[in-house]
Amino acid sequence: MELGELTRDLETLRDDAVASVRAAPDVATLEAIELDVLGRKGRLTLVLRGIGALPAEDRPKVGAVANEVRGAIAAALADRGGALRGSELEARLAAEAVDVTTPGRPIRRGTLHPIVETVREIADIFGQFGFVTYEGPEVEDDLTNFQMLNIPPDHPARDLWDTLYVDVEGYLLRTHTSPGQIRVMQTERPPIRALLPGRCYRYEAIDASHASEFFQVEGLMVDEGTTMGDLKGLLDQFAKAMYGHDKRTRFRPGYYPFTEPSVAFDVECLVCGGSGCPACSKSGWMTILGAGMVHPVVLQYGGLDPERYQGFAFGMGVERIANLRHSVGDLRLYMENDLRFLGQFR
Ligand code: 2NL
Repeated sequence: MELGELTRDLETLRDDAVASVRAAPDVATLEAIELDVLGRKGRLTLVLRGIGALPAEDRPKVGAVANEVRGAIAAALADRGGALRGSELEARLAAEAVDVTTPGRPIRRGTLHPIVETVREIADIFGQFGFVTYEGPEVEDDLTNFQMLNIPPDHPARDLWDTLYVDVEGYLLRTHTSPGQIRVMQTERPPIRALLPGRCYRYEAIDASHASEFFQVEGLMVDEGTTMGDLKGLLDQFAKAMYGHDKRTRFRPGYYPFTEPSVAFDVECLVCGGSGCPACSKSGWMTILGAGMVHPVVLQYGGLDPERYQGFAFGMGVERIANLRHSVGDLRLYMENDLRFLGQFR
């Protein structure tokens, strides 16, 4: 091996390597070329093995050529590598781009149960008249659920409520929220304006309009000089706020043991407007609640002197109010929690 030949080999290696670097289609190919040419067992190392056979004075010259060759190849690698890495990054960014204009996946939101929604609407309206919402226990004692409401044991009035008893003597599931009102009278001083929503229980043969549990909202007002006129004006305003200010209302005589006098309160039929249709049994009216002046005996049980205080009370079935609002025909639907039903109230 002599100097000229070795120099030519190095220059051929340089030209080959630079040419293949420039032609490399991707970074992976480039890395393979780098290993093949400049690696520890690469072609440059192989050529330089020939240095040992040269005369000592020629060796530095070959060293200078080898450095130039290595530098030229490294520069070509860096140059091509920069270009390839740039376009590969660009291609990847384009391929993985997020399209910010794509519509999002909708999140299904929950809704209030139609009974809860109806209770809240009723409470909002009476809240504007100064009524404060209270709650009472669902397991009551016989005294508060019946006797204090002027319904004595073994009295025929008891037959109005088919009661579910618990297996503790003297206790039952409340048949109305009225016992909660007794508790309000016993703990608050007049003027009292109380609203009492809650679940109630009855021993019923189940059908589209009877369930063993249902919701009731009761109202109670007690003050000095409270009259039937106050009751009539309040309920008329309630019906107008709930069903529309053009709606006509009427009061009819009714009976409850705990009020005297007692009334039924009707609003003109929401379906036919009063001309008569199947929804109102051709009467033109729909009964939405019962009410009356609190019986003096009940005021006394509440710890209030009936000579000084008078009061009125009213009660409504929430499922019935919700049925009228949403044209639902069967109150059992409110308890089944079938999402196909509940999803319609959004
Ligand atoms: C109805 C009728 C009514 C009452 C509830 C009441 C409560 C007390 C004293 C007097 Cl503490 N009365 N509540 C009065 C009249 C009617 O409810 O049909 N509810 C579904």
